[in-house]
Amino acid sequence: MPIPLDSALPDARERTRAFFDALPRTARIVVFCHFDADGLGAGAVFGRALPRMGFEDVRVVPSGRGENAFTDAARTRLRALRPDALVVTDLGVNREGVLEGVPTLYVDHHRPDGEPEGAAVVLGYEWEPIPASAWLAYEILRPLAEIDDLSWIAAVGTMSDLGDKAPWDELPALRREWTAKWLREAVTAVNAARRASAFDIQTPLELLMTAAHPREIAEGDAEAVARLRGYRAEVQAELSVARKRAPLFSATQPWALVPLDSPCQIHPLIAQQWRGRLADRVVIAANRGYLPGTVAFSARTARRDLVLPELLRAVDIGPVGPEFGRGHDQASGGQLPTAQFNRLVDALGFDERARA
Ligand SMILES: [Mn+2]
Repeated sequence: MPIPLDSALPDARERTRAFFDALPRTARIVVFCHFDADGLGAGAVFGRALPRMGFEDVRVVPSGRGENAFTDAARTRLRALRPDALVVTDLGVNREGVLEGVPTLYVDHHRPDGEPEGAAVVLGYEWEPIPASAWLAYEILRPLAEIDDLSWIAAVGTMSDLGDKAPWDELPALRREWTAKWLREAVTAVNAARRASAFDIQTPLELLMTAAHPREIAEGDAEAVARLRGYRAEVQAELSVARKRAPLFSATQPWALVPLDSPCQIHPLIAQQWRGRLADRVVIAANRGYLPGTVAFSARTARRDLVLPELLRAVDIGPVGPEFGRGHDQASGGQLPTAQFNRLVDALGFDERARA
């Protein structure tokens, strides 16, 4: 049974307070966050709130292109920063943990794969409504620092993950306060940067870490704005091609697949586009141009009776990495070596046109 968000929050706030109370203010805290607008938003809320709580050494580190938090590549990168504590947000929760021996607070809303022993976990997945990570970060830090001026960052992350009508009671007021147009522009700009072939995360992160208003992301620093406009144009051009691709249908199961070949991370948007049009199906948008030798794919469904992580991981395609079949009940995906991806689409009942 899901717990109402309002009843879950006091306990989550207490766990957050206890985690930071146990750390000396000189501790190096690394905030490891997902690279999308929700993850960067959550990262920026921590990155700006923790110094206000007196912490002197705070770094925000987004995940890399195609990188899962629970892999050796990520661990090596983080270990090199010699953190005394970690905040891991919008990257999932896995019993393996990220860095052994380093106190870690997880702030997340994805379907978990167990919990690491001894970690502090704030997990909105079991709540009703399920919050976005940036919204969750904002709510748990509110009692610990004066962060009302950061509410727009939480709104940006929330609108990016859950749409303009996200079920956050405060969102209508935040949209009035910060202007819905500027919030939406900020969502688009931040997401375009990670979707573009350049995979530029630093530009939007710096803006989220410094801007006083979402308008600054669309109309502030001239160089950054020009860069973000370029990313938007590239992503738009790639999307307009991809939107015309016709889906393929499985002969035996309620799956559809849209094959893509783009250097941009547009597959989640294409899967989302077809989710509503093919409401009785699971739609996979599969992109073989995003990572070399790999098919990156997003799966979406409008069907509430299906749990996509379970469905995907039930298919026998041999050993898979930790990024395969994670996420949300109706929104999952992964990346697979081409041969293994082809086994997946064969098993799902597609013909050879679906192979990458
Ligand atoms: Mn998220």
